[in-house]
Amino acid sequence: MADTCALLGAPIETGASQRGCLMGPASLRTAGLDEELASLGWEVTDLGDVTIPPQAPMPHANPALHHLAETSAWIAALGARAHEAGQVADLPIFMGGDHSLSAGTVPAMARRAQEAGKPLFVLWLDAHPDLHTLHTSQSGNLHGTPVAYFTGQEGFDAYPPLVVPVDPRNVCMMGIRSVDAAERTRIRDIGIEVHDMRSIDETGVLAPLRAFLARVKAAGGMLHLSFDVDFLEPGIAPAVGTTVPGGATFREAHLIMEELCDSDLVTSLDLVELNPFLDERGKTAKLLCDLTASLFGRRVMDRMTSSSF
Ligand code: B3U
Ligand code: MN
Ligand code: MN
Repeated sequence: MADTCALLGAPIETGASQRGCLMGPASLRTAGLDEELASLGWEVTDLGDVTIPPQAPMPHANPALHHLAETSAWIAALGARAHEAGQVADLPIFMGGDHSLSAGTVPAMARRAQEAGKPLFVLWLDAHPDLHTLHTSQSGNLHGTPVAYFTGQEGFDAYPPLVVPVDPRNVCMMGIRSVDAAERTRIRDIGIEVHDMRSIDETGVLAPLRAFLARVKAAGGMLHLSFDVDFLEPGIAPAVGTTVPGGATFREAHLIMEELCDSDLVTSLDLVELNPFLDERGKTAKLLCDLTASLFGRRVMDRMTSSSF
């Protein structure tokens, strides 16, 4: 069982359509993430927040793109810091920040896995597949691009060079319910495993999750979990700029985290898209802390939660 974890703040919001994600790491700290994990027996180190210097604008053939220079600089800075975090801790936690940060953290974890002689697998919990290239994004919001980038698709000349790509067949997505046309084509072309909400309604979350975990285990892989707040039903997690109805319930989300904990396969974690400006009295930040606690070993039966105990 892994027992050291590190928190690294990635206060990036340039990939999103609205401001506020830069407060995500502070909100997770305020919600007590480090104390929670420490109480579960983990040795927790807070590595602070990554920062970048001001950037000159970077023009691009796609006029919709915004904040390209800043986001690219964040990706480069995060790639280096995330790799360091992966050296000092069994399980680094990258606190976002919008989802473009995964274009830095996932390649860093792929490098770490390669150094350990293992393949990296990615579990992507999100309403969106985030599979745009810089040329197909119509919104221009770069949080819609990390999966296309880290699986080595073309069209990312303006991002830092990708050192170790992730095999798209090692990526499993759950919770998907908002897909653009270019992304739909790409999912089919590159062979990503996608469980949309319809398939989850049909099978529940456990069957596809267990099948994926069995694949990771059989390959001797490391597993990166990328958790986008909009994976969840907006009513329980309002603090996100891209809410999509019909998300995972409180119970499905905890069950996934508990199952992942039992598998003992997760070796790194992104917590992304938390926008505290949109939260209701810290509700979403607290839920994210609780879900992370389930991933790190908290069990209902371990806690005195009822007067009947
Ligand atoms: N695919 C859309 C919507 C989106 C993607 N990721 C988020 N939203 N969070 C886009 O803007 O690329
Ligand atoms: Mn996302
Ligand atoms: Mn999303």
